[in-house]
Amino acid sequence: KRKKEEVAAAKSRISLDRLKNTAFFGRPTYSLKESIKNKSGIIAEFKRQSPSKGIINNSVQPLEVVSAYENFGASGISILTDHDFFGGNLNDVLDVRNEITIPILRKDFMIDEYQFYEAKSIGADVVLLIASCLSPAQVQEFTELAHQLKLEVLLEIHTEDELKHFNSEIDLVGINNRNLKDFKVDLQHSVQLKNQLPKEVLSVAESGIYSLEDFQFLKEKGFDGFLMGEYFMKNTDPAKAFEE
Ligand code: IGP
Repeated sequence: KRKKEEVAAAKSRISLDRLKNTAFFGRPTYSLKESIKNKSGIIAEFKRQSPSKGIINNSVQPLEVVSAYENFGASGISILTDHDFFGGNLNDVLDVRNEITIPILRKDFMIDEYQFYEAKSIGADVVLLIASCLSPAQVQEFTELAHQLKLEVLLEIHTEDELKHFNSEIDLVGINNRNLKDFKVDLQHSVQLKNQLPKEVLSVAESGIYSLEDFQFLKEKGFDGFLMGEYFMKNTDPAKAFEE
């Protein structure tokens, strides 16, 4: 609901035509699929706050954090652009785009075509589609639009039922270890769900990866990517955590 109002407000502020004329709109994007295969597989997230944890880190700037993530070998960066729940904004992506050369995932609740043009115009390379917010048909339509814009798609699922949102055009499937309703984290549940996906699909384990053991466990179970936020962000120096 609130997201709809936010998107409507953005639309009236900046027209689609203006988005299409921004400097970043026509840029060639980086591939997260390739970067996951060639580097650590870690997608390191910039996140100031969250509904489940409150303020995580409010004293660091996106640029210093994501540059450090890149230096320590991250395959990609995830940046929350949702304002109401996560305290992010579009400038967090804009400000860092030209300073790093790894793909950026625009992390938000995507519910409207306009947001895909917006993602391209701020310099994102990948967008998140959350199955629980969309119908399978919407996932398909948004995937086509994203691909027209040369953006890759990460589909996020959490339940067996949401496997029906998958289609073969999707670039990467993220399995959220965290239940967004009660915020409980269950790595075993994700492994079990991953085993029901086609073998050739690149899979990303998301959330609640709080230790090297968690990471290694998921890697052994065959996950290709690892989306990690809090573990890095709760450090005053998020990059230090990465180094370990
Ligand atoms: C990162 P964590 O537990 O490492 O901070 O989680 C990321 O997976 C999480 O922020 C996330 C998320 C989302 C946030 C996963 N899916 C959907 C907002 C919306």
